Amino acid sequence: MRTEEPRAIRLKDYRAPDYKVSKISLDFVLSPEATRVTALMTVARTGVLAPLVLDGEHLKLVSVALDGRVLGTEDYAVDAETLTIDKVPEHFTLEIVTEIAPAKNTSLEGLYLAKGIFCTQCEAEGFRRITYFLDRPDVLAVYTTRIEADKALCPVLLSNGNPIAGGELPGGRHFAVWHDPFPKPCYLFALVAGDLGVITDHFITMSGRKVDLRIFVEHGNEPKVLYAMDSLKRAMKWDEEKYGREYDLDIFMIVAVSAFNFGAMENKGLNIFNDKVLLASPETATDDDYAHIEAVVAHEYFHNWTGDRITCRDWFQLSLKEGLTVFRDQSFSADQRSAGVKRIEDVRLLRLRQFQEDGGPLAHPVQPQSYITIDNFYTATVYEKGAEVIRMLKTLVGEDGYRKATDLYFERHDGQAATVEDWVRCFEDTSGRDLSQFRLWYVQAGTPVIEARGAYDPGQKTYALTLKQSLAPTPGQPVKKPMHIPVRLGLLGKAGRALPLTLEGENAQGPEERVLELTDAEQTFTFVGVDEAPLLSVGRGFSVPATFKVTQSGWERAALMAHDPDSFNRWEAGQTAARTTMLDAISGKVSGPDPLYVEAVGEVLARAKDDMAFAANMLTPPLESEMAMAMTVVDPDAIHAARLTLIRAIAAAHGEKFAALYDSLSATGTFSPDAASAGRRALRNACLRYLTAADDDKAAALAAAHYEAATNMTDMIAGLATLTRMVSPRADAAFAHFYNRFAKDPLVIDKWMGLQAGSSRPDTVERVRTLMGHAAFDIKNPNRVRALVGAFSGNQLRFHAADGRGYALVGETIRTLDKINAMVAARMAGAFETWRRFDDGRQALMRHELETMAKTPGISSNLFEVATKMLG
Ligand code: 0A1
Ligand code: ZN
Repeated sequence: MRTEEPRAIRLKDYRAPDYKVSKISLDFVLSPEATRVTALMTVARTGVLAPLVLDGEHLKLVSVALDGRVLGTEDYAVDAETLTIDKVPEHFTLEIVTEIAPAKNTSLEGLYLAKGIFCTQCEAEGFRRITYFLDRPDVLAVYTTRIEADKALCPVLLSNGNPIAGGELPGGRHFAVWHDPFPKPCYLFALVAGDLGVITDHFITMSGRKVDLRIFVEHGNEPKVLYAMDSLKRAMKWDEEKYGREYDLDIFMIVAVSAFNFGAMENKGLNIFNDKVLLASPETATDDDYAHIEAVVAHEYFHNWTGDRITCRDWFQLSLKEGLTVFRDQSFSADQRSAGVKRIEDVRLLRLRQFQEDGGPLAHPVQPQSYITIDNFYTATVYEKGAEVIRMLKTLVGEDGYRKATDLYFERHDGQAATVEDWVRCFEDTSGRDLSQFRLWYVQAGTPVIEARGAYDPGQKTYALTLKQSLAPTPGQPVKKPMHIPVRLGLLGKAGRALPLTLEGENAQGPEERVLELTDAEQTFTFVGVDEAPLLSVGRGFSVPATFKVTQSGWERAALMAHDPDSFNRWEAGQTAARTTMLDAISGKVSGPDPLYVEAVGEVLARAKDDMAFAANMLTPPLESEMAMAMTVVDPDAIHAARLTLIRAIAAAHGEKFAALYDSLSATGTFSPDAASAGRRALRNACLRYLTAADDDKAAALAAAHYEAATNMTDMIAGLATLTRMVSPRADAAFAHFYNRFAKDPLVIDKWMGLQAGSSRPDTVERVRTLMGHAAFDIKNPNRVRALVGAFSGNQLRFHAADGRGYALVGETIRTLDKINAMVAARMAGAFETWRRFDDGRQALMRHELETMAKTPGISSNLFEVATKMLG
């Protein structure tokens, strides 16, 4: 908890550490209430004479010994955050004994107990809750870890690296010793101990080494990790092929835990996962869960090189490992599944989360310049926009150029704590290009707007394309410079014919797609030999995380929906058309949905079976929250109504086609989570949305039948999600049935809670309140909180109910949670990020919640930082 005004940490104040720790031996004697940690470190001074200041929080200090001599309390000073020793020699050993209480640790940072399992989370600054140390990523040490515990309670004892010793001890106790030969920062340290089941497998690396693979889970869950194991092996192979990266230890382990603040953690050789992103079976996991598990398993594995072997110099470099690793996991998933569909999903998420962030009070650059609590910077900007920046680098230097740059990066910086600057320099050195302007992507916050205007001259047969970029001010950055922007585009002629893109002055005929580089505020590119008035397809594949403004008619959009060779832009044209017609309805410009769009959806249905996952995306109009981003003053009720009207109009126009498609796609054979089978289910469930559009009893009957006939979780959830819109005994019956069937599986009950919290029913807020009192709800477990209250705060219609009861519920929960788990509370407060975009009444209500948070005595610095930034 905060005792004084929190202090901001700034990138410009970075200084190399005064001391280095080259080796550390840790000895844990585990017990829930009093775990004893003995840390023996080999320390060397690196610079001028300076006191040794170690980080440490929530620790009971037992003893300190320097070069074997126990220090008296006059030899050092301890406060709530540090241990300082004024005089130390140039080289010395330091032995520190501390005591901690994992059972009382609800913050889930440092060492904590989750359902009887001891486990650690040290990123970003959790290691200081285990012992006093130089808790910063540029201090790299070799770790040896001895763990001692009761054998019956903790038969499994794990840490980083390779196991080197173990054995029995008197009194039913035992121990294990692990050694990790790779120097690492303390945020990558991990320990797990408990009674766990295990699945084992192995992988032969490209140089022929055998690596043992082990996934540890609660007993009984072993069959649910087979998919994760399979994903892991595919990820290991992929990283060898695409990046030349081979795994480096003899053993790679993953552990699933039930209480975890984020998704998963890349501790060297011992990844720790939130069980939500690891456990799957056809009965309990949806297709989205499977895809997510594959992505997160790959993400954490890829960190072994981008994060562990090459780590970050300081936390301002977070995107160096996160943006890059997200880009790597996105590329992996694209290769395993459909690249086009993956791109659509990634962009949808980017816009929803990152564009939102970039346009609001919490906007910050990919490389933030200051922070109060680094935990608050594990954001969509650092992760997802960071990944987009790397994708743009790849677009600029090409496939081969990218491989050359990453090869150099691994060769040059292996074993180092590197910077974003080091990374960009590798691209410059291998490509010979000057990327100084490109670096602005790391330091300027905000989403650029690119206006595209084309002028066709039929006499000259030229097409002049003017691109104009602008970037709105963001907090602390009133004035911006033009960025270096790769714009992928094509021109379409009649019936979708791709026209060659030859720029003025070029001799040979150009290709059918190319990447223009926009570097000025405004630039005109003139194409020659354009023999008909073209249709512009710009920003293909979403080549830049920007918003394009293009003036297009309904006809042009329909033509792009049907003919653009770029699947992303086909989808984009459909989304724009749907959004435009909904906005027109909201503003009263039109009385009904655009018939051109409704007709174009018919075309989508006719070709749906060519690529079913893609068609499912085409059939999903922008979500209510996506619509909100397009409005100056968000009106949640009007958005909800407009979306319903659009869906009903499409359903009325194409009812028979939907029914025929739905019937033809019924499940056959045994379940497989592969992309094609998932796409088929997604398309069928998209049809269900339209077939139940009336929300009447016939619709409820169809949804209930869909639910009852379901043989996998994806279809069950689709049926239930339909029923959540309805107040009907059929809905009650299905929800009761679902609960009884899965009462023992918390991850599935999370879905049950989440669907109710996301319901458009008017009584949703009361139902959420009631569910918070349900035996399955536990405010100490982040998954439960996110599933219920998190899902509710994402329910635009009901969270933003004009009476303010939704705001009060979420505000109250955040304040309670802040005392238990400040990190999760601060993240949840992001629900209020958009408060200034609503009408005065709602603004006042949300502001009140934020002010109440900021004024709460003893508020954590995590929540203080986000609440005050949001208030602005
Ligand atoms: N490095 C992890 C993210 C992570 C960060 C902090 C955590 O606990 C406070 C946990 C995980 C990743 O990118 O996967
Ligand atoms: Zn990561």
